[in-house]
Parts: sequence; C-alpha cells; structure tokens
Amino acid sequence: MLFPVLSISSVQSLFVTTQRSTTQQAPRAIDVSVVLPTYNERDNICDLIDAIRREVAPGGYVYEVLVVDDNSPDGTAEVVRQRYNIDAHGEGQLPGEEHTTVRLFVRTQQKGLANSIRDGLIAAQGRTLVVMDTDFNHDPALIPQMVDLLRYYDLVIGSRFVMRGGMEDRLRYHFSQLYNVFIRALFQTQIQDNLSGYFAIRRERLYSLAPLFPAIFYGYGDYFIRLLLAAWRQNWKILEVPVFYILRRHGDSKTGFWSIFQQYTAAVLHLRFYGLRHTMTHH
Ligand SMILES: Nc1nc2c(ncn2[C@@H]2O[C@H](COP(=O)(O)OP(=O)(O)OP(=O)(O)O)[C@@H](O)[C@H]2O)c(=O)[nH]1
Ligand SMILES: [Mg+2]
Repeated sequence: MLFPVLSISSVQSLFVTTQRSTTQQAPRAIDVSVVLPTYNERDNICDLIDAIRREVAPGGYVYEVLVVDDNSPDGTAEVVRQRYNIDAHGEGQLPGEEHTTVRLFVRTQQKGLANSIRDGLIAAQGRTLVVMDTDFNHDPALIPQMVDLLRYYDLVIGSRFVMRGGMEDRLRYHFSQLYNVFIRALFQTQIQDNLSGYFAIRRERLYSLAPLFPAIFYGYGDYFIRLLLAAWRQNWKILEVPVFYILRRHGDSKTGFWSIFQQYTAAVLHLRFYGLRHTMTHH
C-alpha cells in the first residue's frame, strides 16, 4: 500500500496517538488545517486545492491540506499523489510553497463521509480546523473570515439560510430550508443551517467533544446535525456566515434525494428519541 491507511479501533486510542505524535515531532505551528473528504473527485480536487491556496496564502497563515479519500475508483488519490509529489508517508507539498503540506489518506477499511471527516480532523495538526466539500459547493473564499471569526466564536458555520446565503439549486434550497425548520422545532435550537457541512472550529474545542465522537461521526451529512446539537447543548458560541452554494463543478453527486431524505430523517428521529450518547445500531 502506497499511502497510510487510517485504521481506527477507537477514537480514544487515536486521540492519544495524535497527541503523542504531535509532541514528539518538532513543533510546527500550523494555523489552519483544511480537511477535504473525497469520493470520485478527480476533476475537482486539485482545482479546489489551488483555489484554497489563492484564498488562504495571502493572509499569511501557515496551513495544511488533508485529503481523505475513500479509495475512489476514479483515481482521485492518484491525481493528488502525482500533482503534489506525495511520498510513502502520504505527505507532499504545494508547488512553490515548501511550508504548506498536502497530506493524503486513502481509506480502504471503513468507508463513509462522516468517518472520513473524523479521521481527517483527528490527523489534522492545525490550531483551527476547516471542513468543506470538494466539489465547489462550498466557496473557499470564506475560509479566511471563518478562521478569523474563531477569535470570537467556538464554531463558525457556512450557512445558506442567513442574509445573502443561498443555493443555485432552488428546489434543494427550499427543501433544505423546510427541513431545517423541522430540525429546529425538534431540538429547540436556533441554528439555521444544520445540513451545511462547511465549518471552522478551534481544535481544542473539537477535542473537548472527544468522548462523543463515536456518537457523532457516523453516517453521511447527518453527522453535522449531531455535531451541532452537541455544540449547542454545551453552550458554545456559534456563528453562521452566509455562503452561496454553486452547483458541483465536475463529477456526479453521491446523494440521491430520497435515500438521503430517509437517512437524515431516521438519524434525526433517532437523535431525538435516544439522544447523543447512542449510535444507530446498523452503523
Ligand atoms: N471520503 C469520502 N468522501 C465522500 C463520500 N461521499 C461523499 N464524499 C464527499 O463529500 C462531499 C459531498 O458529497 P456530494 O456528492 O457533493 O454531496 P452533495 O453536496 O449533497 O451533492 P451534489 O453537490 O449535488 O453532488 C464531496 O466532497 C464528496 O466527494 C465518502 O463516502 N467518503
Ligand atoms: Mg456537493
């Protein structure tokens, strides 16, 4: 196997490993880690990393990019490996930026969006962590302001449902908006976009939720509803900044409308009736 494969027995043990390796290595003060989960994003991923660089580098941040790929059959990992000279340890560099690391994780054991994001977040070394889709739904221009706002907030969400937020796909926009009304009513929160999946968080804040990771990070985008509920219940300071989703640039969607609707609804009802400490049994 060319790339490191994250095999996880428990979040706790990985947490300890990460802490240990962080202290053993020469300290690299990374300001921002951008976690990019990919599945068949061959034609998007390098363009997105270039776009992230254009937005983040001028701010003078020290940053790293983590691509967490579920062994995509379209060869996403291979494209990243070649473009950024990824070595046997899964590390490469942005061309011309020797301090900016691109790290590639190819997962072959346990697949799924939420697990990929968890693995990326745990492996990330930055003081602040950003998670976003890799198909250009999420505008990388927002990263600097989201990171800066973490001076005042624990969690910053890119939101379609605050002033000037939106979505090119009007039908999905209205449906998501309605679904968010349902989520807010069920959990009595004030979060406008519970389905966004575009967020920035302070690393130490995220780790304060480590005992809840198994109850949060499973399934698909529904993990975000659970993450937000955990944050809300712990009285975190949460801010929503407007984001306008454009349509995915290349490739195919992994989400069928009805299957996602059913999956999210099962997850939301489970969360409502069993709470945050229990994972759904079939995951
Ligand atoms: N690692 C990993 N990433 C995934 C998986 N499924 C989806 N993704 C990534 O998660 C992000 C969101 O997936 P999308 O297919 O764009 O889902 P969507 O945004 O609801 O749908 P469209 O934008 O309409 O395609 C993208 O970056 C995908 O590449 C998965 O199983 N594993
Ligand atoms: Mg998408």
